[in-house]
Amino acid sequence: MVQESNIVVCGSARVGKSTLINALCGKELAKTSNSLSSKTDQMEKYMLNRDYISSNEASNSNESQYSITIWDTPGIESWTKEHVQEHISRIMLKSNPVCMIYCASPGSFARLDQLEWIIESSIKSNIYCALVCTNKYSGGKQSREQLLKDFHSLLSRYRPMTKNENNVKYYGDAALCATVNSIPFEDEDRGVEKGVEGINELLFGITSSLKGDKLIAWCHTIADNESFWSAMANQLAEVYKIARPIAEEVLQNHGKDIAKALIPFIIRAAFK
Ligand SMILES: Nc1nc2c(ncn2[C@@H]2O[C@H](COP(=O)(O)OP(=O)(O)O)[C@@H](O)[C@H]2O)c(=O)[nH]1
Ligand SMILES: [Mg+2]
Repeated sequence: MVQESNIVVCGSARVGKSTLINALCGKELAKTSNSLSSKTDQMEKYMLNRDYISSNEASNSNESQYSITIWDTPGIESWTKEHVQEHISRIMLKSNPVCMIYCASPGSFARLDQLEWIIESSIKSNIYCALVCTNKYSGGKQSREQLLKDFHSLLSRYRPMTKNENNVKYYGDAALCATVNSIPFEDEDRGVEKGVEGINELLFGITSSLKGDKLIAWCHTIADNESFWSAMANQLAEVYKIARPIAEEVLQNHGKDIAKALIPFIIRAAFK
């Protein structure tokens, strides 16, 4: 049986959507652009096909195929109600994604009323919302803080903040917001050099917030991101109550395949 799931990534043009998609999948799926004039007009789809055995003790043969589609939406340019509703909500509501990832970089333009509409319709449809401040060093600290304030005030209209951990704010099982630098950042003029930041924390936040089938689809989406699975294995083991000896065995013996070894434990826990 093929299980099909969707992830939607949206936001203004050139804020770092495609770069974030690559950072979360742990491979170069999406084309990114460094030219100011270039933008994607067409909706891009990236498909990930997986054959994973979910190793459920209750059944001997439940090898499932997962097909995950990541929708890289064209950058919202006009932010009119028509445009937003046409380009984003349509695929969001139609595809009923596991997660809607909204990206904005510090100082980038967005209409908060339209963003609110996106958030409201997602939360009402039970679609998990991740609001991400992307390319965090591309603007000043002030504009980054303003963006995070906007995210917080929008999300807290729908759910109270339930946790603020490792620079990720959680809003129950409905949403989170986070800040990332998806690839190394360098600005010679300002003498700034920064490494990748916040990706593991964002992925951990989404992983630990999703449940059931959505969690499974999400795990398959990020299964190739070796650095996430190895860096966060201990925290994941804690959240999903994987016994310490098992977690240690996975860490020591599975090298590149930590995801494959851990995901079945997470899946089992997800349905408890
Ligand atoms: N250093 C750094 N550059 C980024 C980051 N995100 C995006 N960029 C750069 O910003 C430009 C636009 O990114 P892209 O992902 O194509 O934006 P999109 O139009 O929203 O998909 C590219 O040159 C990227 O390399 C980031 O987190 N850190
Ligand atoms: Mg793009």
